[in-house]
Amino acid sequence: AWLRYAPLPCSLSRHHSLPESIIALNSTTTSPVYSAGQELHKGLLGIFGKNLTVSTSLPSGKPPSKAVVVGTVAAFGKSSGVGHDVASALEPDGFWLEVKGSMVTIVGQNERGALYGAFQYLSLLARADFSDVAFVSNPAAPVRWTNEWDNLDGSIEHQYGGPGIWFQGGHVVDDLTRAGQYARLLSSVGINAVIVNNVNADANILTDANMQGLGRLADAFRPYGVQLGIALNFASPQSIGGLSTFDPLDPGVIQFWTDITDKLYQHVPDLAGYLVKANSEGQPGPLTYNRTLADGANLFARPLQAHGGVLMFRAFVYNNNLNESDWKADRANAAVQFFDGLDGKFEENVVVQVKYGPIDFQVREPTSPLFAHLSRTNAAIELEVAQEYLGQQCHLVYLAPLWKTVLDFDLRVDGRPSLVRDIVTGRRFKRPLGGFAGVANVGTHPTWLGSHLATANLYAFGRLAWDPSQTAEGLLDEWVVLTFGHDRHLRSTLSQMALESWPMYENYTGNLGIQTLTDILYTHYGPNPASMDNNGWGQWTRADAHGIGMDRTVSNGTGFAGQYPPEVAAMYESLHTVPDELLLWFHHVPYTQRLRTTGETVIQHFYNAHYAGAETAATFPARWASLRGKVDSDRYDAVLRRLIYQAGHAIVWRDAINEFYRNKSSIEDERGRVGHH
Ligand code: GCW
Repeated sequence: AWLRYAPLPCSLSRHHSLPESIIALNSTTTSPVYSAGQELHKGLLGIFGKNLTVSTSLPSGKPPSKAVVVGTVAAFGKSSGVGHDVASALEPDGFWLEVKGSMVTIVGQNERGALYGAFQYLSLLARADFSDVAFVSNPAAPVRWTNEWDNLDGSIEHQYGGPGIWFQGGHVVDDLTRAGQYARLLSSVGINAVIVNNVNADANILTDANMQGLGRLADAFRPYGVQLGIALNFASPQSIGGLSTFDPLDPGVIQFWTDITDKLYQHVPDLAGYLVKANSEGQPGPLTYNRTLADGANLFARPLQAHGGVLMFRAFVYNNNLNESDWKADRANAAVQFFDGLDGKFEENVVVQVKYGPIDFQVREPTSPLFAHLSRTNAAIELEVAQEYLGQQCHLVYLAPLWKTVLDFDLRVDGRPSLVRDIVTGRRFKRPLGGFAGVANVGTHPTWLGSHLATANLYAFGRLAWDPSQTAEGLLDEWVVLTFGHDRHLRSTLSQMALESWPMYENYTGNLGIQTLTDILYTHYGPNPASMDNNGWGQWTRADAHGIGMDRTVSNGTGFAGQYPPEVAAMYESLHTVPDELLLWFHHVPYTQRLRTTGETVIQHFYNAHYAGAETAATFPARWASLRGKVDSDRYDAVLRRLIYQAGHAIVWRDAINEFYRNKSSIEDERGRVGHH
């Protein structure tokens, strides 16, 4: 992926001074600072061919010169000392990086921070940035976790990069080398924990053998400062605990979870915490016993408190047997309705984990309004690195621009600036916890995710979790250089393609906020607009012969628009102010409704967008082919094959969607293409 430490081209590597030795102020081989020393060695060797010695203490007598010294504030404090202003500016996991010619100082607030600082220094070098710098970098939020939907048999729910790397046949595998390498990759972008099993959780994760296996897995992650967490099945007290109930207020159930938690911490002393999906898509939960979702979350949060663990509780709770003949039925309303009245009722170590949009990782969704309703509850945003509805790694879709539309969205809570990113980092409502969860679904494929280009999304996820104010463009350029090299033409070509990819995918799939229009019943892949209606799942379009779209207005529809704070609600409520890209999310309109920005009708926009999207996809193979010789042949060929496939599949999408709506609406394409190609 991006940790290649490839040799710099000569033109970029001349005329600068580099450290002559490495000092990592901790010799314990399982410590992140030790890993930092190893990483600096590997990086300087790879990029510059410099084979430096790594020592673990400062030379006595004079201060070191021409060295890179990495350690924690505490370790530095004992010897040379770190300026008070630096030490006090550092937050947990943060670091100070100072480059002064060939003298480099990296100070972590903790061990993990020191490792992050080392990765940051190596990233600068790999990008040929040799400037003198001196800065503090703190993470925006404490929760920067991936979720992996691994089943215990080794399969993954939404597996696009091969089977999982840590479970097989019901147990944790013996050889955890690759798990350690994954932790290294994650820590290089600041990710600090991994939920290792599927949120549709198997209670057998809690057997004695699996607790031991989890202990070994945590050992493999620990040198990189990555903590392990697990997803739990709410009914475990009944299914494996021999109890007759899983009622969260039952004393036996409370005792069960307290015992389980204490036992887990014996195996994994630094367990990050739990993730729970309750009362969603058939999963058991507290509602079975007429208890609230807060009762359900607090059940796990309390025993975790004694150990410093965090309980991530998913907001993805909805009824999947909705009746479409009810004009006011709306799955999008579910999260706010289910969490209504619960703000402030959660324990302090609970974080409510909210998918970015109110439905389910679609190509375009408005921000989940739930973020505006949790001012006395910690919140995290859930993003999906795995491209479930977005081409499943067979299509190039760079997701950071999509995520940024949500992170940078201003919910105007109480009429004040309330960016989603400031809510989930805890700033807006002064919450102690919060952050980012990214569903990654790493697998055994050599690219980790199933395609070389898809790793841009994992990179961007980690970097945005560290600092969500960064731009999608800036992060992309970093990733391109680290992953493929410095060549100017390569840099601009690949960046341009990646930046066009999400709008292009939206063009040839579902437009104007109608959702992806993919098959929602089985595969979540390929066009199937018919599957979007007449089902209980509630991902509807309400397309008929006359019109299309969900009326989510307060005045005439499901009322969803009214879940937003007043300024935002008013914008979505009115056809005069709703942004075109969400027109059909909020309004049911005739196919002849004109768009505010272009004046096209809705149906003509569908036709035009699908042609435009497929045309852009058709340019990708040749644009990539112009990079021949600038990328090694393995990656060149693998990417080219995918892009050729994508260009073809974009035509399949174009024609399937256009034909479907031509049939529905009986309105011809003004330009005579649809049905006549
Ligand atoms: O969209 C659905 C996915 C399920 C997933 C669920 C969720 C893990 O298709 O596979 O279950 O979302 O996020 O819980």
